[in-house]
Amino acid sequence: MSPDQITQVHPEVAEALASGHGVVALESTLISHGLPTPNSATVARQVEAAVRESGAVPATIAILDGKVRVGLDDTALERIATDESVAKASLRDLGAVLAKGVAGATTVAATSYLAHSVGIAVFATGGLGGVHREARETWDESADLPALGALPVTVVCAGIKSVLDVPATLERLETLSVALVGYRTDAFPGFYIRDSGQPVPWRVDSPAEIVTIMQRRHLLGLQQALVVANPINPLDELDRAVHDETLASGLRALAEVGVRGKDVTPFLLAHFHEQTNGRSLQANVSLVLSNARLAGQIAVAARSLS
Ligand code: PSU
Ligand code: MN
Repeated sequence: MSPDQITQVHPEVAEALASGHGVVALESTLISHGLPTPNSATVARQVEAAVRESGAVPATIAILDGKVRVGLDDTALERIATDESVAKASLRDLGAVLAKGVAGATTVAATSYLAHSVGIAVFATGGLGGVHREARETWDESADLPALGALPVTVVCAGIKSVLDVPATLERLETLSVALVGYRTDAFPGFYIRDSGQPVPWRVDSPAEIVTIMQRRHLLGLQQALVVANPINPLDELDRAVHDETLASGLRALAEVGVRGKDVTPFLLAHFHEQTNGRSLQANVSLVLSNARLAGQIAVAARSLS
């Protein structure tokens, strides 16, 4: 079996890549595990539409029927959004998910790897994984971090999920030499909230500025990711008191139920969606759409690169 046989690039995506048109990779764990099922297919379509609004072609990545799919048709997208048996697939799961022929939704780590392998340079998500708050006891650190330390992709996100230990994650990103810029902000965004209380090392104010940084990094042959941290629209951010209260109860519930490993992040996100009567869902959708739009603008501006 050759690599081509295991990866199926959607014709529209293949054509866009061949002609140097802007392409934006999108992850699928967000659809399958990050958002509640009745909303997720609609949101996934809206995210693709947001990329198109910017003039780029969306390529949602997932694994179906023993193949990596780069760019999903509507049936495939619906399946990832609604099928409860879809596995959360990080980098280490890819081989098994493909071999067993089960459906897999790719995380930031897995999507970055697969996007890079087919030549897609720009990727949009909601919030990165990172160091969990109980990491001193649990050693729970997302596989997103080492993956970003080894893959030269540009990832647009709203910071790291606020359920995590933000300062510890920023330290890890620094150690891994992952480049970090704040988009029109000096503060590192906190996913549901605009300001995590931590600074960003560099601020940028336009997609063109981001593309210039990408180009300089490319010329140097740097192999780490560039993280573009794009704060949530101020109208959609969560009230800080509500956020802190919900997080505290979520962490208590986590300990009580004894959730571990890859279920931790989906559990906490679901807790937020339930406890805030959909306010956190609205925030999550808003920030993903905004990231998709910005990633589209970057991908279009990057066409002149190389
Ligand atoms: N962003 C969201 N919702 C999500 C995720 C990101 O708005 O559900 C997913 C991403 O796929 C990310 C994963 O890679 O959560 C991190 O999971 P873990 O902490 O188990 O590595
Ligand atoms: Mn984990």
